[in-house]
Amino acid sequence: MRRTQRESDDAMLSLLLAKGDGTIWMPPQASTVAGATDYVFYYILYISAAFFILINGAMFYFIWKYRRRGPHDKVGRITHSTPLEIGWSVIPGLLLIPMFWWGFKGYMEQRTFPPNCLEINVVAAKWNWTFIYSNSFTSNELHVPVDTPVRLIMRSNDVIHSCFIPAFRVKRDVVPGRYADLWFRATRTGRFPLVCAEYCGTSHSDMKADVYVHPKVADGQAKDPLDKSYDEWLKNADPYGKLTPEQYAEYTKDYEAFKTKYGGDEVMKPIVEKLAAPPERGQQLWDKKGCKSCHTLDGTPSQGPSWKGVFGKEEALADGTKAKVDENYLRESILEPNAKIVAGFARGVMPKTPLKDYEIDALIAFFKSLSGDQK
Ligand code: HEC
Ligand SMILES: [Cu+2]
Repeated sequence: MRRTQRESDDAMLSLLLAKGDGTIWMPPQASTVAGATDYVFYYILYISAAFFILINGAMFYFIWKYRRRGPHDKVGRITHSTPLEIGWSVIPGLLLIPMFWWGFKGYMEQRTFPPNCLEINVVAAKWNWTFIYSNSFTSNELHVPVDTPVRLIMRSNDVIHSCFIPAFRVKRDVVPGRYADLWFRATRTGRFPLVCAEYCGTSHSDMKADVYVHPKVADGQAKDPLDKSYDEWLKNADPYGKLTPEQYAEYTKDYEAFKTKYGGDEVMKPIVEKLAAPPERGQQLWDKKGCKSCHTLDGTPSQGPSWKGVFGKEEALADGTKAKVDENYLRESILEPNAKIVAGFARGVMPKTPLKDYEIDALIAFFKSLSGDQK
């Protein structure tokens, strides 16, 4: 299910070019409210276009018709015309009523939540989306079942973001300090883009995610991840969550020995195959948890210091002291970003990201690998 940059660019492109049964104005319709939303949109669009032509056409015609024909051409006296004024008030007034009515109806529909929605928690942060599922599995991809009402309960870690799923025609601002929610019922399976629609800083335009709508199929019938039902996907989504704490400790301590021990076990084999070595897992977290928007791996400083060669070095801190970068330093820097500030970087920029202990272990293993130290 790992998504490549190429694939996610394709998803954006298909949004812009509106492939499939989308139109030049709109992406494909993939939710129950999409049809009605487009209906109002086109109504307003065509009325605006008609009036644009009518008004500008009349203007140019009158400019030409009443042009000054010579030095003795008098300027006409303009008085008012009651039928005209009533006409241009009442006709547009009548045209506005359906706009209001459909807009109001659509709004009420989108703000009235059906009972028994599937609830998914969403955390928006500079600059990524995290989706938290009922079994507390977290992912940067939004997975939902087709034909089921889904409620997103969203919060922001920092500034105002806005969750926008164009194919579903739903959008809602996510304001820090309070929950925002929206609901939708997807009507077709496939992959659709989700983007942030509120300018939230430097990498705002990278703040996008893929929405996967899963079909309703029997367990075990599917070959492709997208053919799987939502339930089956969720059950198998987090191989790490399937390890017991003891197994996890073995995995972290010595990955090769762990693989040899469980690789032949019939139950464990499919799980072991999905696990990455701890440093690799750390790199996945760097990507998934949004660290990559501020930390590079190649030595160039960005918003935050690069992670290359950090482990084991003497870090110069903003208060003039030095600290040795070891496991404890890293753990503290990750959990309490403001405890020690690296010289040359700003306090309060790095967000607190909720991470499990074993994720921090994997990140530390990754830091070590970036310093050429595997142990
Ligand atoms: C919005 C930008 C931002 C994001 C996102 C971010 N950081 Fe940072 N990070 C910083 C800045 C700025 C510093 C330097 C100031 C400080 O020490 O707090 C820093 C410092 C660090 C340090 C200390 C590095 C050193 O050279 O001593 C570690 C470790 C770290 N971050 C880990 C992480 C991890 C892990 C994540 C992802 C879960 C993350 N950061 C996400 C901005 C960010
Ligand atoms: Cu944003």
